[in-house]
Amino acid sequence: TPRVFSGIKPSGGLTLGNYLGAIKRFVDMQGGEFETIYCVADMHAITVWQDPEELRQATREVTAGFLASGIDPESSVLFNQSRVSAHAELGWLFNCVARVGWMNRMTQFKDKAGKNAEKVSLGLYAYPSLMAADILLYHATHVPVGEDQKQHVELTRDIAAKFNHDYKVDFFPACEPVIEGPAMRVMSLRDGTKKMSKSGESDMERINMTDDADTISKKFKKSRTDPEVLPEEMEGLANRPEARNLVNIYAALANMTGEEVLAEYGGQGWGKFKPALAELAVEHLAPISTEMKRLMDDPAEIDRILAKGADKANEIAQPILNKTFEIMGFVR
Ligand code: AQP
Repeated sequence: TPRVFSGIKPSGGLTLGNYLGAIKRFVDMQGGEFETIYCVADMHAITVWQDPEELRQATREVTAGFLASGIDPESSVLFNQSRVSAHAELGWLFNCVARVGWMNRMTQFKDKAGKNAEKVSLGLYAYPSLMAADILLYHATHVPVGEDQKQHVELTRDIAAKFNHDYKVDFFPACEPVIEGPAMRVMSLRDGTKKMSKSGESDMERINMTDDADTISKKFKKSRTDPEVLPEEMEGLANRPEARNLVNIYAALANMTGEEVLAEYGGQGWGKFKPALAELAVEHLAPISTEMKRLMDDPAEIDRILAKGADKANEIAQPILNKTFEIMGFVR
């Protein structure tokens, strides 16, 4: 069976961007033609400083977000990365396959490091190499991600190809990013050119999956827009990033295309659209956040689910790691 792999960093609470760009699609891919493997990428989270107690909390919250959204630990493998040590081991092997020049081209590193590139962790720089290990450790071929992760999945292909070439094997498969739907890039509610992010400065920039109905309504109401009415066609949104973002969010939540949303709302102003969007978001997120809170009341149960998932992940990963060691010439 072909495998899907993806993950989310517990670097804070989940946002609507993580939900629409990732989790909702993880759920859609479950139970179909693929074996689905999803990971709470705690080792990726520490590429920037995480307070230990907050990391523990966020790991459980992200897990609760997966479960509450419909990831079923019986039909998907759900675990936290640090529990399967093969990730770190293969990550190191790939550090010796990947080239510094490749890492230098990663736009996410440039964005995150900013002017401070000398002061960030070495882990932040090597992040894509660990991500390649995450995916290739399961010989996964399909990687559902938001648009921001496309370059990292492409680098994973390069690492697989170089490994196969250097060792004259056909061992690691090519993988492809699965990026689709209107929400592949959910933008900040305050700036339509900036990605909605867990770690964005202001809470008003993002919808958190645990926000209550009033907060969600308030954030959409105060979200930045322009004075114009909605156009009849998507082309009319070309130079209106904030407006386009809200239409895309609506479309993703309603399982519609942007065109369909505009067929309904074209010609209308924000006074009509924003409350409708808020209502739709609340309708979707309220049951999920209620379930997340219920799950979070029993952290021991969450930990048990993660431990069981890690056992299943290990069963797939360990033979692939062992074979990699053998190919590379390690005495075991
Ligand atoms: N705004 C977004 N729109 C669409 N997809 C998004 N994703 C994240 N933000 C958006 C997708 O969610 C998955 C998990 O992301 P991650 O946690 O591994 O890292 P990230 O992309 O760096 O997420 P954040 O929220 O921006 O976290 P911080 O602020 O800590 O860096 C990925 O598939 C991602 O594409």
